[in-house]
Amino acid sequence: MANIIEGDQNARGLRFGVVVSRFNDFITSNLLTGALDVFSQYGADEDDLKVLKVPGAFELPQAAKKLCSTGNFDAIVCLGAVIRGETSHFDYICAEASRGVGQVGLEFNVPVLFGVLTTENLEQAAARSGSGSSNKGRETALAAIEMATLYKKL
Ligand code: INI
Repeated sequence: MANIIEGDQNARGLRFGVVVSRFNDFITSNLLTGALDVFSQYGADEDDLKVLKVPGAFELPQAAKKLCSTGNFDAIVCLGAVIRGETSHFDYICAEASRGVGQVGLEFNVPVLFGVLTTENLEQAAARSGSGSSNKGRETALAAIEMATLYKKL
């Protein structure tokens, strides 16, 4: 029988870093609230959560790398909102944010999660950052707990 290993939802004793961009703060602050709610709901201690604010989504991978290099985190969550209507360099920012976040995770062997909304307009971003279950910050924090607990079992 194959040995199947899965993460779980017990965040007790785990240390999480959250990097959140200030650009489109009215959206990203809701993502941050969602993520922090999930971490505390699933048992993480407030002292084990560190939040870094950066100017925009482009800077998320750089700050995530800095956190990873401390060796103090079981997973890092990156939160941002890039809205096409507001920028001609939408594609460049999305590409760098997603590529960079993925690269940092691979480089440090630490789960680095992509909680960045990339939407056509404000309405779509608002729909994915609400106070209910439809909140990308919540979703990403849950994925971070799953990945961190999975790695602990290896
Ligand atoms: N950053 C975002 O996070 N979202 C955006 O929609 C956005 N727009 O529209 O330009 C944005 N730009 C800033 C960028 O991420 C960097 O902070 C900036 O280019 C400095 O490096």
